[in-house]
Amino acid sequence: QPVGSISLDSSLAGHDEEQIRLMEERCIVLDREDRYLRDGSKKECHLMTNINQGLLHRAFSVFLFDPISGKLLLQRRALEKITFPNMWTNTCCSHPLAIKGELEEAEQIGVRRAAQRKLEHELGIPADQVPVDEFQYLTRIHYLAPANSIWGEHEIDYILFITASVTLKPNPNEICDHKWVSPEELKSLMTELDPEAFTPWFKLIVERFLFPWWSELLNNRTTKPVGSAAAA
Ligand code: DMA
Ligand code: MN
Repeated sequence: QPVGSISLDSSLAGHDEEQIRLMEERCIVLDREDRYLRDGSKKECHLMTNINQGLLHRAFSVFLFDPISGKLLLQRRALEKITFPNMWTNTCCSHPLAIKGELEEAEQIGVRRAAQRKLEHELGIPADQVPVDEFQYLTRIHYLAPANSIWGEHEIDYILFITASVTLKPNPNEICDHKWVSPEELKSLMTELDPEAFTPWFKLIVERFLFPWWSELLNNRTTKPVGSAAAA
């Protein structure tokens, strides 16, 4: 950015102070093969002007299920969020940061650590309720979605499932509502509400992957006591 152009950048004007501060986080900038190129600010990574030139970064999406009911925890993004405010989405999404522990790629450990960190930050879930080894890595998706004319996403998104009994203390700067849903309840919610009420990546994951994975998880859950440690 040339000297003197800073005052012309109004992308963050009028936004929440804490969310503006978080735009300074260092995200992991990638090539198409999900290989680390460099770090880049969260702001830089989410401006459509940069995304339109191919800038890509690493992210994760957590889907958390209750072990007893099998329900999925949804969150509604706070109005303070700069990208996709007020929308319903999966349990927690964010970015592994370009810091030593979260850059580590073996067994997706960096992404798992970031997921644990953000479950605490957004939902107040203590780290010991969501141990990093308990996340199940499903797949990665590469997607691009504008939020408006200024902001958007262009990510390689690691999808993580976790079944865990958790206590919640939602952070109002991140989340304005949350809800536990069964597959049927999610289906009716998605027909009742406007498609615009859901984030684009959540709709994509729901349409392409969620239900078969979820039924497998529910089946495993009901059959678990047979011949497993749970019966001991
Ligand atoms: C970014 O989520 C990650 C995905 C998969 C869209 P986010 O906008 O909720 O990130 P953060 O919570 O860090 O603002
Ligand atoms: Mn992102």
